[in-house]
Amino acid sequence: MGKRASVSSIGTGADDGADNGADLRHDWTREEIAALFDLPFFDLVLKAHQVHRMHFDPHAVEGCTLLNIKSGGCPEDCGYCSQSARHGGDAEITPLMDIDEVRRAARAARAAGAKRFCMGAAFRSPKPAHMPRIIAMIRAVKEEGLETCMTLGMLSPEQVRQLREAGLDYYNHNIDTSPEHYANVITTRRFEDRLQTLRHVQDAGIKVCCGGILGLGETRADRISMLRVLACMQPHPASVPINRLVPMPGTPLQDAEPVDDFEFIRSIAVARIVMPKSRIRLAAGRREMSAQMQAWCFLAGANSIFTGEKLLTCDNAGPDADARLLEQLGLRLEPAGNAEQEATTTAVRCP
Ligand code: SAM
Ligand code: DTB
Ligand code: SF4
Repeated sequence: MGKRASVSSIGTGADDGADNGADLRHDWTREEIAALFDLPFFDLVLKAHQVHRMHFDPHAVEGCTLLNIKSGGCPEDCGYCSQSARHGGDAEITPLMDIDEVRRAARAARAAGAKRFCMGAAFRSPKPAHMPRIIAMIRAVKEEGLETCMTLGMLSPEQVRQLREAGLDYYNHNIDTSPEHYANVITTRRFEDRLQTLRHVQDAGIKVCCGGILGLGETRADRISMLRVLACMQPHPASVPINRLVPMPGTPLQDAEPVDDFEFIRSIAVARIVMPKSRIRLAAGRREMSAQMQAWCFLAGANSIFTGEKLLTCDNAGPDADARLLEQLGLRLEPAGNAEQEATTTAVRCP
């Protein structure tokens, strides 16, 4: 077990940016992470919740709203994704969205309580001709008072520089699964390609949002390996979305065996323990979860969600269900413009 991750007292305040004794580690071994997974369920969840309270306000949840700024027709073959042109997913194919439409969506998201606005495009990587409009989108969303995040696929150092100059706050680029399982899910790019884009992003000083998906036919060893790659990044990703596969008709993974609820909660708890200061986002798949399941995930250390009616192509839990759930649990969405402690930027180092 990770000795230095253990904590003995429960605090109640938000992190003040100090280390508070729970030093961040970037040298997690598979054995240590496996030992966390093997803890009795309640011991694991309690430990994760204690770590959570050392660094975050336990009643606050970050709300991020997604907008699909370019849907469908993607040349990549990600086995989970309805937007790949390579399998018969039924996602709509649209061109890159107009700036005014993005601005309207951002304004509505802010009015509905979002703190961050995440723009996703079904690209392998953006073309040079896309960049001016993408830059204008970042500026428009910032003018609406929201944090900005984009997920556009692979980026060159020059594209990263342009995004940075436009003021982009976060870049989402998921490793999705373990290095060992990766080629069973995606063949059109390598795990290393993902790490390279992440390095460019971090080198430029844009905060990294990087996580994965559970339910891709991976084993526990793969989940351990995926979390180890994330936890050995230096610094840890500022945001770690943990998606539960939303099985999309027509994709190779449409009939994948769903990941067990307890295993999913364990994974959230382990993510919280090994990346104590990162936002752990209970990402895709919430709509298919009961209120109780989501509550366990929050208890285990999740403190960020996607808010709004839609994810990229599929429905999200939705504002009414979320308002009810947060009220039932005594949680609240963090206001926009709330500065938070994040990891600092240095090069990504991976095992
Ligand atoms: N095309 C870009 C890329 O793949 O980097 C950005 C958009 S892509 C849809 C963003 C992330 O959404 C993927 O890396 C994956 O983790 C997640 N995702 C996509 N389809 C999903 C699904 N059906 N269920 C859960 N997560 C999914
Ligand atoms: C992330 O980790 N999850 C989001 C966001 N980053 C871009 C995407 C979830 C997509 C769910 C399936 C869909 O809507 O097509
Ligand atoms: Fe394309 Fe991203 Fe979907 Fe993969 S996950 S097919 S890169 S849109």
